[in-house]
Amino acid sequence: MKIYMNGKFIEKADAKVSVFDHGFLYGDGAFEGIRSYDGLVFRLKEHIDRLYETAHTLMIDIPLTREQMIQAVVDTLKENGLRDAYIRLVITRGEGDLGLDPRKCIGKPLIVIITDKITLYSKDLYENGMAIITVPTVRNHPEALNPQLKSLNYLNNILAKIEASNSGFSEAIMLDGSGYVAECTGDNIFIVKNGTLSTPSHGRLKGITRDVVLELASQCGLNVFEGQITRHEIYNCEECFLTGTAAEIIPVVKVDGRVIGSGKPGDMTKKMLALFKEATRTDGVRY
Ligand code: PXG
Repeated sequence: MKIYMNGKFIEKADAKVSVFDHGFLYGDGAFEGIRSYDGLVFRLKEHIDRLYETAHTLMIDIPLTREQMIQAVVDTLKENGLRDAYIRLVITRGEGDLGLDPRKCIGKPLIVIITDKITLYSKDLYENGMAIITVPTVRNHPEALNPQLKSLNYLNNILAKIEASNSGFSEAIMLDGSGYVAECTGDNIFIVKNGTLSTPSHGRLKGITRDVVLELASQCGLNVFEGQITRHEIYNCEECFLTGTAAEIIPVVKVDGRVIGSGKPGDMTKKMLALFKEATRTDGVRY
């Protein structure tokens, strides 16, 4: 496996980062998780735009244009001969000293692209749905660390994940500081009721898969609601599902012990998954 590091392809065993890198010392950086399907990088431009927006807010000046970054992703996939892949793009502020001050990072930011085979969730989860719980750790306050930033500091989500797995669950709902549903640790959340598809409008990552689902729903004539959602609405919806690059669309059939709808993956969820699969065949950058 070859890793892209600042313009060079390095063997996995030799792809090392300095202990003075601010990504290592402080989680000072940004990342993206992207997928390719049969030689098509799904919504690559949107992922790159989100990466550059995170970097802009963090005041990390990525030394490549967006077009060059797209090319670097494609080149890494070709170098590794991968047609169906998970792509992890990581940017750090680069090497500094043992202080927080970003001005001490005088070299260039570090750009790493790792491409690997995708590990899929089990078929059983897609066919029968998953049970999830709400965890005590709330999602970061937008004025502390905005959940829209896909920063390298993912401890908020990791703490929530630990709480979920301590209770025997693989995914968890995180509420925002006001008690409204924000998202899951690595996925956005949707509910369906009376022909309306609803998802939280704030306090969550603006997922690429989320955006695709919202577009598909509008095309299908479904009403779409983006706003504040409570757990009560989740417990009493007809269908619930999660979206993310890795998981795609995964049905949820139980939340905090409450059975959702019929207790089986719903028709709208199945329809969205079929339409999403269709989109992954046409929508992206071909290589
Ligand atoms: N919310 C959060 C907090 C995420 O990290 C999503 C939603 C879904 O966004 P996309 O753009 O993928 O539709 C994510 C992204 C993992 C893992 O290993 C998952 C994500 C990121 C990093 C790692 O499960 N999901």
